[in-house]
Amino acid sequence: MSEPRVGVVMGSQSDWPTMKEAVGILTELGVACETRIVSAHRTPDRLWRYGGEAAGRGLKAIVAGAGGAAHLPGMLASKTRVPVIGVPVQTKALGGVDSLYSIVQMPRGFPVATMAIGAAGALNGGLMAAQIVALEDAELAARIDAWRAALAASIPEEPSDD
Ligand code: RP5
Repeated sequence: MSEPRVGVVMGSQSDWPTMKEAVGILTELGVACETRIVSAHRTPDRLWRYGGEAAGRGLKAIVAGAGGAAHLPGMLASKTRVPVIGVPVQTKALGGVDSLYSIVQMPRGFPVATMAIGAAGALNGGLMAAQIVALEDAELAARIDAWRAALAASIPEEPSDD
């Protein structure tokens, strides 16, 4: 594939089962993306470098997932103007509400677009990133429109027992 336009980053290998949802939808829509493990606490230098280089490398959006004390999305947002989409990863101890609160309460001036907790949030994060890229890519916009139309068509008008 061509140069990545979206970065999908996560705080730990343990976040991958969640974050692969973002990669799945980006791949389905034909958006080139890269994946990295970048931890705010365990690899802060890697985080600083990734955020510092993101705009210059041509990334249009970053989907960042983390759990617990989920500082990765916010710290990335402090380091780059590339839009950061935060995914709160579900946790065993507090169900992911800890992750959500850690990501959503950013101070004025440094926004993170925060998704729902868990897999649906990760998929929506990938979709949101694709929609950002589609602002300057008409062919991708058409693929997103078709994807949405197919989803709508798959919803039955009436419930059934099957
Ligand atoms: C966070 O701590 C990660 O994003 C992960 O969700 C959580 C637990 O990490 P591991 O202990 O599984 O590596 O930094």
